[in-house]
Amino acid sequence: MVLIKTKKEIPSSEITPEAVYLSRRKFIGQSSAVVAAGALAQSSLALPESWIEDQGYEPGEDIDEDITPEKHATNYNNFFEFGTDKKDPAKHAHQMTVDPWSVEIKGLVEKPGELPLEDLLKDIDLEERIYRLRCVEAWSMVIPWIGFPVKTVLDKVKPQSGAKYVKFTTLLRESEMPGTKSRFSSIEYPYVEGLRLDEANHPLAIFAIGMYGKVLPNQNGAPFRLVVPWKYGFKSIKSIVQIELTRRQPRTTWNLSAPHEYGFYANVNPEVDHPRWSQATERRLPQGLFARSIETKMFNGYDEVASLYEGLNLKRNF
Ligand SMILES: Nc1nc2c(c(=O)[nH]1)N[C@H]1C(S)=C(S)[C@@H](COP(=O)(O)O)O[C@H]1N2
Ligand SMILES: [Mo]
Repeated sequence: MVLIKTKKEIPSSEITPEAVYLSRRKFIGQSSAVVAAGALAQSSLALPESWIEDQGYEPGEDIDEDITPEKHATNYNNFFEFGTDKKDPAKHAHQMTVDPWSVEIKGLVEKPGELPLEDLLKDIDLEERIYRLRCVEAWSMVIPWIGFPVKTVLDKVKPQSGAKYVKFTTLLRESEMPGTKSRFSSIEYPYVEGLRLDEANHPLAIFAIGMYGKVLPNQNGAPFRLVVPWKYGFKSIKSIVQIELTRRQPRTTWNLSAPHEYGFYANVNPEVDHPRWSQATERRLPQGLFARSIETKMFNGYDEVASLYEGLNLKRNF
């Protein structure tokens, strides 16, 4: 795979971030300046602001849908560690220290250990993926992520033959996360999610470190998060500090909190309603004067994952 250097052409002070992003994408698409994967810039920062630009990335395939404006994707968030209001993460997540950052790899792997983020990212080729994000609350966005397949990390750490699931855990640091201190919280912390190993190895499952051509803002799960586009958004766990390979299906946060409402699989499925609302349609954000309601697609439109679930009753395994 080749990497293409990104380049800023227009002073960002003159235009909106959205326009910067779109013009940069256009530039990338037309560029013939192909460079080999460069060595990581020497820096004391785990992920400096300029990291993605320095590194370059393979531009994503366009999809036939409008990308959600960046300001909506970064100001309407679910990140309960910072509060339950959609505006809370953008308001409070700057308090989270994301540097230095390391990820503990444990469980049924040949190479367990505590990996500084810069080591985890060493020799990794970045790609852009423009994905629909469908929240279980029946709204959706289209987000251009920058990251790499989960499989590239799993291949590095080498799951043992007994490993059947991957468990992911979010940072828990009460002093920096006002939402985790509430005694009335509907969920327990740290936030935990999981995938079957074959789901995690599917090429559509990625770890994201950036969006809109830049490193992730804290409210979107900096510095390192999961994105699984065919599942409800709550599976796409943010700010990951631990990855564990397990034999048994891990207990996951929303499933523990309300097992009849949130299953382990959580595949987007218009035919299986949430007990309290329909999942047949979704509101595509941002919402203007008139709500734009669209039909929800099986697996969020990512039919290529269907073979993972052959023979599985998707009504029972919701
Ligand atoms: N640690 C953690 N990860 C999380 C959540 C959360 O509350 N805590 N919310 C999830 C939900 S419900 C959704 S819809 C997505 C939202 O991601 P976004 O804010 O980047 O759009 O993050 C998911 N990951
Ligand atoms: Mo969600």
